[in-house]
Amino acid sequence: MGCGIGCDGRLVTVAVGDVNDHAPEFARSLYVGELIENNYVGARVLAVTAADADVADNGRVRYELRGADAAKFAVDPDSGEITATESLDREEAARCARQSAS
Ligand SMILES: [Ca+2]
Repeated sequence: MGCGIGCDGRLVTVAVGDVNDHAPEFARSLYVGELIENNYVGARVLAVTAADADVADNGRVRYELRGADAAKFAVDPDSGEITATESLDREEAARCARQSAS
């Protein structure tokens, strides 16, 4: 690479920072978990996984549950593991499934 008249050979460092321009994406479009009726509190349901293409804090994925029946379950904000926070019976679980599907 040539250096023309007036070029003094100085280097310029340009720092390019990451912006939070990627949303997390789940590894699957649908997760299905099963529980045995009258499960114990804290029973594992399933674990979800998502990834974010950003780096450092912008790429850190944290999990939370939302929705009408979210209080029946807990999710580890770092691992994505979902557990039951109460003992569910078959009839109640079926009602929850119908509500979430409508
Ligand atoms: Ca991001």
